[in-house]
Order: sequence, then structure tokens, then C-alpha cells
Amino acid sequence: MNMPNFLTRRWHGLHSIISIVIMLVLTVMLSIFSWIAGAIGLLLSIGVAIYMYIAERAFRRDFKTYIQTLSYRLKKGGTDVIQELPFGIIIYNEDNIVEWNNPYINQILHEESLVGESLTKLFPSLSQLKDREGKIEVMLHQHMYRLTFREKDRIVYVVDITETWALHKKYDEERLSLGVVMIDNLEEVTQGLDDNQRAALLSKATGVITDWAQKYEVYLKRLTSDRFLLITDQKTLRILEQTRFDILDDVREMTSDQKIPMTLSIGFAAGADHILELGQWSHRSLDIALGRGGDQVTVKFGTRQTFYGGKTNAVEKRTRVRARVVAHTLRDLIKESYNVVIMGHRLPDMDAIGAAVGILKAARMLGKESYIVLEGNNPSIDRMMELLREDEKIAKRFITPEQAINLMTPATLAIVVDTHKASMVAEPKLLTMTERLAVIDHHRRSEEFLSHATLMYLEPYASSTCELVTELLQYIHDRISLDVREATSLLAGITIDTKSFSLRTGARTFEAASFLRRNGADSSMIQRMLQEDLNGYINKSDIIKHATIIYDHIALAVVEKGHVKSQLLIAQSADTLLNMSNIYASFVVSERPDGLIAVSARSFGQINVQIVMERMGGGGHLTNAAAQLEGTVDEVAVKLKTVLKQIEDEEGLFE
Ligand SMILES: [Mn+2]
Repeated sequence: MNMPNFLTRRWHGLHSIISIVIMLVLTVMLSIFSWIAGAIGLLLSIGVAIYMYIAERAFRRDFKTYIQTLSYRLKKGGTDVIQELPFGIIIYNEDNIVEWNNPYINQILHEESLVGESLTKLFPSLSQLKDREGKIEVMLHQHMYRLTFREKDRIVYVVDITETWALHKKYDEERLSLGVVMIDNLEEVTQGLDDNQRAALLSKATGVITDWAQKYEVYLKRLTSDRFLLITDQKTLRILEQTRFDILDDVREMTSDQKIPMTLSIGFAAGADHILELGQWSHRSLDIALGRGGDQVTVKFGTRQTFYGGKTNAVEKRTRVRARVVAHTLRDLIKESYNVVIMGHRLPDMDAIGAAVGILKAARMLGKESYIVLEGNNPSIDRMMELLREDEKIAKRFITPEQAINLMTPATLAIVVDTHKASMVAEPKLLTMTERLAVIDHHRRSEEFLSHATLMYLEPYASSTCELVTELLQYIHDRISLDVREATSLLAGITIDTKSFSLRTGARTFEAASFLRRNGADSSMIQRMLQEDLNGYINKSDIIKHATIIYDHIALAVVEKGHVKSQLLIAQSADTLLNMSNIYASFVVSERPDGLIAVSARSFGQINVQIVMERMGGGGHLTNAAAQLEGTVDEVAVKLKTVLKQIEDEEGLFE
């Protein structure tokens, strides 16, 4: 055993030698006076020196033995500790093969020897991991282990965290979850029923809901005739999510013999920081479910928001009740926000601008700073913009995307109108700068949609966004007074999207129009907005002259290669082609300024151009759809014809 340097280097006898030297000097001095005394002194000095030497040697020997025992005990203790450590250590080589492990690992894995085994064989879940740095939790023989990797030293520590993990899991499962169930169309369903029938229907529905609650062990308490409170835990909520809330189907099927089947909306919340927040979340979730059309469930689980259901056709759901609910939610959202930024799609049309102007009015009435973001120059709204800009109040509300970015705060409410795709809006960046988002649109929902919107008002059976906004305005404020330009813009939007009340026009379209007319909408002003200039007309006829008729009722215009046309012109030409007699649908294929090939499709409804355009990679509506593709006009035209042929073979092109 090696002694530490400070022990070996220093000679402990130094002070003894000094004392002996002094003794010898004294002895010499003594012998000057008496040689006998000197001789005795000398003998004594030698005796002391010998004694000291022996004592020092004995000390050194004992000390060395002591140190040796101590270090042995330490070493032995260390080995024992590693043997009995309450966690595992594995040392592995470059090929992830175990080179050494402490006995703990053998115990937990029930294996005699692990040396030579690969790590992924011992912990199969490791094979799915790319990066092993840090802590990884694995389940093995009903125990949860945490593996801590030290890649640099190729050591992994294995700690049993089953207890903590189980406790954590139990806590998570037992945390409270709150929900509200609402029969969202009770008014409509029970219309025309007498009291007895109404009570019978209601108790039947209540029975189904109660059975469902009992089956899943959810505490249910009736709040009002059409609302119930649900109290349960997070574990049950997860199970309900797995069933995708089949209660919606059960209730709907139970009442399928009614003229209108009864539908439920449910708002659920879990994972809030405290109970008050949880309560608010559950009500907000219900509002969102209703705002999205009812007959569905919204679950807010911490930061996650998930939707279930919503299978019924929107036409049944389009009720004034819903418009009112949405209007009130929108009003609250505006009120709670710092300012409001309104956006239509890029290259806005009259519907987008009209709707934005309508929302601007609503925000102004609620006393909030609000702006409309414009991006892209669309000549078809030039005249509308000129008329709007004559009004100082409205003119200064139009801003560029750059200006809008500077106005954004986390408390800004972004309202998107006439589109629900993030990629289509004037400035997608704005949508990432706030979590407060409302969408009002009349296009059929496509796959890409702003799923995180707080308020989503998608009403595909409305003629136009302007029609929706006109209805909302009436519920947002009791005594709304529009000025001429605002009312006219909204009416212009309806006019353009319905092709002057000939397409997608329902009773409520006329109701909205009549409200706008009463509020000063000027139809001659709309006429002026719609006027087109001669150049536009000539350009359009340049496209239309390429039209041929296929399948007897479809007009197809393929503009020759190299003739670049604006998207607007392409769309307008498709509109114009639809005006020709005996034409049910029109398609225009042309190159756009950005090099993409645009396809615009229009129909009167006998043929669903949305399906055609979706197969081309685009989308839209039953009667109005489009797609943008790469390639040449000829390739795209061939593809379009192939798709039409496919549909003709599968189910027939026309209804
Ligand atoms: Mn529109």
C-alpha cells in the first residue's frame, strides 16, 4: 500500500534530533566542569536517542497497518455497495453489447448473466429511439424503469420508478374533468309537438343520456331542460374519447323518426390549473361545439383541443339560434380583445371585402380598434375600393400586411373571412402571432383548415360570407345602423357570390338582402361596382373563344400555351361561360403569371365541380371550385379530361 506523500516525505524524527543535538552540546559544556558528569550526560543522551528511534519505528508500523485496514474496509464497502445498490448500472461497448453490470440488473431482468447481450434485446423499446441522450422511461415486467444514459462513458443507470410513476398516473387519472351536455336543437325538434309529446320525447332523451352517464360512471346533473352538467375524472374522459362519444349517434338515432332528429353538443374540459378555470373551459368548449354547428363534442384537455362528431348535414343545422350563439361568442371575443385585425383571402373579391367591412363595423360599435389587411391587387374590386375610400373613416382602416404585423399583440383578435385555409389568408404570419382567432366562411370545409380557431363559423349552405356577416351584425347589436357604403359592400358581396341571386340563394339570402336594403344599401352603387372596363372584356373574350363543348353540357376552354392570364380573368371567364344556354358546367385552363396552370370550374349544381377539382388537387364548392397545378396547359387539360372520364364511368357526371 502506498502512503500519501505528505506522510513519507516528511521525516518525523527531525524535532527529536534537534533535541538530542542540544543535549550533546550541553553534555560537552558539562564535561568542561566535571568529566564524570559529562560521561553520565553522554550515556543518558544515547539512551534517549535509542528510545526515540524505537518509538518512532513502532508508530510508523502501527500507522501503516491502520491505514491498510482502513483502505481495505473502504474497498470492500464500495464493492458491497455496488453489489447491493438499489439501482442498476450497465457498462456497454460500441456495439451496444453489455460488458458488465451490477447484480441488481440480473434481479430485475430475472437473468443469470447479461454479459454479451445487446441493450435493445434487454429493453426492446430502445430500438425505436434515435437519440438516447438523457432520461428514458421503459416498462418491464410491470415495473417502470428510468434509464439514464451517459453515452460518453457508455454507462446506463437503471432506476425503478414504479412507485412515483404509479402515483403520478393515479393522480393524472383521478383529476377532475367537467363537461356540459346540451340538446342543441330542442326548440326545433319540439316545434309543433304538444306538451305531452314534448315531455315524452324529452324524457326519452334524458333516459338515453342518463344510461350513457351511468355506463361510463359519469356524474350527471340536470341544469335546465336542455342542459346537463357532467362530472368525472380524466381517466373516464379518455375512455369517452376512445368511444368517440357514441352518445351523439345514440340520441340522433333514437329520435330519427322525428322530422328533425335531436342532436347533442358537448363541451368537456380537463387539465386546467384550478377548478374555476376548468368550469370556464367546459362552457367555452360547449360554445365552440355549438359555434362549429352543433351535433359534436369539443374536448379541451390541457393545451390540446379535439373535436368529435358533427356528422349531420349542415342544412339542418342552419338555424337562427346558431347565428345568435355565434354572434354572441364573437361579440364577447371582440370585447375581450385589445384590437381586431380582419383578413380575407389573398386577392380579395367583393365577398371578402364586404364581409371584412361588416366585421369592421361590428368591432367599431364595440369600441375596439380594428383594421382590414389587404394583400394582392385584384382589379375586379378596384371600383368597390374607390367607393369605399371616399369614406375617410373606412379608408384609413385598410392596412398592408407589414403594418398589421406591427399592430399585433397576444391580445389581438384575428378574424378571417371568406376562407378557412391558413395558406389562403392575406398574411399567414399574423395567425401565428396571436391565439385569438375567429373564422367566418361559407366554403365547404377542406382538409386544411384553421383547426385552432376559437370560433369557427363555417356555413357551407350560406350564399356568401356577406350573408353570414349581415346576420351576425343583427345579433351583435340591437340597434345597428349601417351607413350606405357598409350596407352596399355587404350587398355587393352577396350579389357577386350568388351571381345576382341566381345561385345558392336561399330564403335567408333575401332576408339578409332586405335588411341591407332597409339599411341604405344602394343597388345603383353596386351596379357601378360591377361595371367592367373594355380591356377586361376583350381579355375575357380572348379566353372564351377557346371554348369547346364536351359531354354535351360542359364548356371547356384551354388557353394556348404562352398566353398568360390573371387568376381573376380565368375565374370570370368560367363565370361567363356558365351563362351560355345548355351549359351545366364550365372549366377554364390557363397559365397564370406565376407560371402555375390554373383551372377554374363553375357549375349550376347538376355536376359537383368540387369533386372534380379535388381530384385535381384543388378544392372549393359544389358550384365553384378551382385548382392550381404545375406543368403545361396541355398536360393539365389531359388530366382534367381523364378525371371527368373517371367520374363519368364511376357514377355519371350529371345528377
Ligand atoms: Mn365568398
